[in-house]
Amino acid sequence: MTRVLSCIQPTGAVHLGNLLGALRNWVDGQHDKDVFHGIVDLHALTVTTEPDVVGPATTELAAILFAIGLDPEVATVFVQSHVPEHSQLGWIMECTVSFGELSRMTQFKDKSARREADFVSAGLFTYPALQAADIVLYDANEVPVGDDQRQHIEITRDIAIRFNNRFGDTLVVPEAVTPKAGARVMDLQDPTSKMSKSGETDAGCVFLLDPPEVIDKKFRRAVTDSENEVRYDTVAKPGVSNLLDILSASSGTDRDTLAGQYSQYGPLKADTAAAVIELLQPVQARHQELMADPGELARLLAVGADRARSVASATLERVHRAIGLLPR
Ligand code: ATP
Ligand code: LTN
Repeated sequence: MTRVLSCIQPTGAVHLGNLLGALRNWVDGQHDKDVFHGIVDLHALTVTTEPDVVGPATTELAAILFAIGLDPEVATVFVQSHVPEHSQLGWIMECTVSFGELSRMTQFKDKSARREADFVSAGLFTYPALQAADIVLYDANEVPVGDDQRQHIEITRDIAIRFNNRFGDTLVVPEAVTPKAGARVMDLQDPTSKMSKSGETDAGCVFLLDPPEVIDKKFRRAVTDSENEVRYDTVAKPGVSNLLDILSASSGTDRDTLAGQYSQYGPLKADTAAAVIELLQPVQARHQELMADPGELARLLAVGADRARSVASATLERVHRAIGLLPR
């Protein structure tokens, strides 16, 4: 069966864009392929300088992943630092990639430039080697990623091919696959930018754990335009189109049908808020249950870590043997 790996960093609160654009696909696809989902806490360390930030964010993200419907019996959901083989293979991948290759990564160039006066860790630079380890450890055939991550999958392929050339056929060379197009959710205050946790203000970003009244307020204050016509047109009417997209993704009705049902913005905003609240209500309830039962959450993550480790340790063993490291 095709093995698929997707990973997400535990940085910041999960929002509606993450759910409708990415995480929902994870849930829908879990029965079709052999899926591994990593919460990559070690990656978050590239930009973390304070204690007790990454752990709670990891717990919250794990609870959200199970709450949205990832079935621990079907999908392997694990925390990267629970599988020490990631760090171990990460070093070997660092020795298989060149300084020049890492220097060409646009994400490093962007992020290090943005951090300017801030501390730029060596980890931010070598991050793609750890990402390559994440992928090849699981013999992943497919890695669904957005455009921003394609370069990292390309470099993973280059590293795997180079390793195989040096030490013999050992690593599966993965493919980047384009995920089934999820909704692209735009910021409610600035509907020409995508909804993002690092947006200008929280008012334009609906977090999965926002209480219903906050969600309602955010939608009622959503920026639209000065006309009074409900029509799907992302160029002329980005705000209204975004509401139609969100309502469509939350209710399952197509956006043109929806557009025909409204003649005013007020009811469109109210119904979109109601649909999102209804979509999130069971997720929030299940999340709360899991957060109230840390033992159960830990158990679920231990199941994932055991399954992940059984695959990862076999790969690391194969790598050590291929290189010819002295067995202990
Ligand atoms: P940041 O604010 O730091 O850029 P983010 O909120 O954009 O982060 P990421 O952690 O970069 O979120 O993304 C996690 C996943 O969610 C990715 O697969 C990404 O494509 C998807 N995603 C993020 N924002 C949106 C959005 N507004 N609409 C649809 N998908 C999104
Ligand atoms: N770099 C990715 C997160 C990530 C990842 C991975 C994605 C780390 N390891 C392995 C796919 C496969 C990001 O910043 N979104």
